[in-house]
Amino acid sequence: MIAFSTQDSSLNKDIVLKAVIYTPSEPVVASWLERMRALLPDWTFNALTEENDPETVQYAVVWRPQTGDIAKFPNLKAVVSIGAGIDHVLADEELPRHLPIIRTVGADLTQFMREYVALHVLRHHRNRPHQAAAQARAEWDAVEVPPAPQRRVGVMGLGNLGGVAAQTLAGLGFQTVGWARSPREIDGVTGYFGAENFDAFLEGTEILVNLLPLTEETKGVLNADTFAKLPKGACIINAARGPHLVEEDLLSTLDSGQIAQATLDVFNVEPLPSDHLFWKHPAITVTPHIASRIDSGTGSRIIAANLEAFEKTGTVKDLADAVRGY
Ligand code: NDP
Ligand code: OXD
Repeated sequence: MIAFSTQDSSLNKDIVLKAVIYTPSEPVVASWLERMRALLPDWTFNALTEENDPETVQYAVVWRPQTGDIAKFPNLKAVVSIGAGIDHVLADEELPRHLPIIRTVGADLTQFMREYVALHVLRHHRNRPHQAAAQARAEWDAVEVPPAPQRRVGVMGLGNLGGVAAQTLAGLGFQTVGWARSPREIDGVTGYFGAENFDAFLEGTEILVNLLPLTEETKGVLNADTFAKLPKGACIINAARGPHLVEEDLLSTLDSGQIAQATLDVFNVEPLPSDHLFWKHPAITVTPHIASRIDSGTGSRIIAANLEAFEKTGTVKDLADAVRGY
């Protein structure tokens, strides 16, 4: 957990940075503090856990804040999400709703995500889990799969991450379709837009990748109804947020064979509890929220640039829309 603030209120640049990163360990906090202080030497950064004068703190930089963490600073100008998603900020019921929320996105984040999506789509496409099981039985099982142009893959969410993922899959030769709210053109990708075109997007999609933000509209979108609209034996990859998936619906559709395989990077509870059924399920691949990530090296540079820009101009290009939820 990290957080930062100033002792010298005349600077008018006080920051509080609190981040419960993937492992909320003291060394992670210390590393962020060190990097932010080096990048913006005129600003003062303190850990949330340190003693801060709430009146002087002007920015909160957070990952999964606790309820009330942000509201305790009455003079904030903006909240920075250490990550692309802002659902973890909006989940704070005491969050002052007028505050601008700045996302943290960058080239590393999109690169890591395109690698993850390519890796797992290709694993499902080439039926790697089946081959691994055959090897464990010392069986020579040369299962046939179609070439990529005969396989339809679909990406839900065509934003910063989904757009690049869809482009990558099209580049690999897949019949690629994408779904978003508003029309967007991506070379090689057939777009479907709005709730009214969701069924048409799903029809024939054999590998479904979720890269939607978590909002009231998208929560639970990976459910039995959605799965029933995919061809039998489809695979799903959830690299967005745990609550997009209705867990019991996945388990029942894996049992029925409607869904053949799932790769899950995100969960309702993280870390995934050690007794959770997903860990040992033969048709589920679990990864520990590592599809993509921002480390303190890259992340601190992006955040420093955004803080400076926001302080100067009152806006940045990565401003989220809190009403829309992403
Ligand atoms: P963006 O905000 O850039 O893009 C979101 C996309 O989803 C847009 O295309 C948007 O449509 C679409 N969308 C939103 N709501 C709906 C809806 N109701 N129906 C159809 N389409 C919708 O987000 P990013 O690409 O940057 O990130 C997506 C998510 O990925 C993050 O919110 C986060 O949860 C997750 N993530 C996961 C990581 C991991 O390691 N597992 C790492 C980083 C992020 P439109 O274009 O029309 O607005
Ligand atoms: C993010 C994430 O939202 O890492 O950036 O999940």
